[in-house]
Amino acid sequence: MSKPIILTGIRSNGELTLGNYLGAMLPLARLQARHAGEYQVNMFVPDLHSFTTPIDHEDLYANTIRNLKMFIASGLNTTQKDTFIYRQSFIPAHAELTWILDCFVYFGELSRMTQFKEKSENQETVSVGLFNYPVLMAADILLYGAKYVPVGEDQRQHLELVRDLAIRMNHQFSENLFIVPEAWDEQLKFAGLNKGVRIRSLKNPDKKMSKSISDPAGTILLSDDPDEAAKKVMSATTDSIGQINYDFTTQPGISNILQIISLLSERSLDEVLAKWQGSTSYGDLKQEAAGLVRDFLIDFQNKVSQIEESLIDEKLLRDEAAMRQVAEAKLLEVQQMVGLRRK
Ligand code: AQP
Repeated sequence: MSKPIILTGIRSNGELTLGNYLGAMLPLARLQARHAGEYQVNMFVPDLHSFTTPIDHEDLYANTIRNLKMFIASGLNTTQKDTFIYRQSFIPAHAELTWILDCFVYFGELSRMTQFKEKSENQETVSVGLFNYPVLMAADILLYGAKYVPVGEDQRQHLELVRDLAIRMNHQFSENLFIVPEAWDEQLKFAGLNKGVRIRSLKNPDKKMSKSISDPAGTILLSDDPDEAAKKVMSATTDSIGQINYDFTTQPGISNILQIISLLSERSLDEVLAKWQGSTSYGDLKQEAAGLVRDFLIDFQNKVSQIEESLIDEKLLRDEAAMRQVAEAKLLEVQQMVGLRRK
């Protein structure tokens, strides 16, 4: 029997951030290490998703390869059997299945997506691609029958839509058509988390750290100079309460820093709070976080520099050929179900 699948991806629409690392890359690497041999790991770059909002297209191809390097630097072992890396646009079934799924998703459902609302707010023009983003994401997941999809909290609503869509189509066509990915709580349990990870901007801690919003002082890029990144942490926005507590409603800046310390130092939040809760030394707290960020970036960037691009190219070629077959087989099944092909 084939192994259950863990699948994740990160768009190449900008430079990756500490939020991407802590919310998606590190969890995937940890899951892979924890379940070596039991699961298949699909790590792909959703390059077609990368221009739902405007980007510099000159950078797209290079960004895709650089992101793959960063995934490997974050601990993803690409030499492990049953680990596949691929680019979405190299497997045409993603785009073809999207069209079919489009006809089973409702306009109202997509209109309710928070990410669509946030990203389209105050924009002069909004692409249909931005609206349709979750359906392409559904195709990414359903083509391979992924059970676990480690993503940050911001993707929760999209994942729930994927489940609704899979259940709806299974009900209409065949209960075996799609493997329905696990519900959010099960995803968290599997990743060993109590709640979803959402790293905030250091300057605007009410907002998530993002790679597409220009917020240089609030964003730690994985390519940032380590000393400059430490300075950003030292000047992070906090509050005037004067006492350290973990509460994102009243102290989002401080809570964000506590969360970063916990994730980077691999200590539980309780352990971190045991040291800091009630303390009045915001400066010392920042100092600890700044040191961790600096050391992490030095190590991470060193790893990135050692990864040979030619090995990535070879692996992509092999894995994309293998995944194309899997995706085409599922697409054919769907085409048969909806009447496009003879059963
Ligand atoms: N701040 C964050 N905290 C935790 N997780 C995060 N992720 C992104 N930002 C944070 C997770 O990283 C993955 C990125 O996937 P994506 O690039 O395909 O989509 P996204 O959610 O739109 O990511 P970004 O980086 O925030 O990009 P922009 O700024 O372009 O929107 C996902 O697993 C996401 O949860």
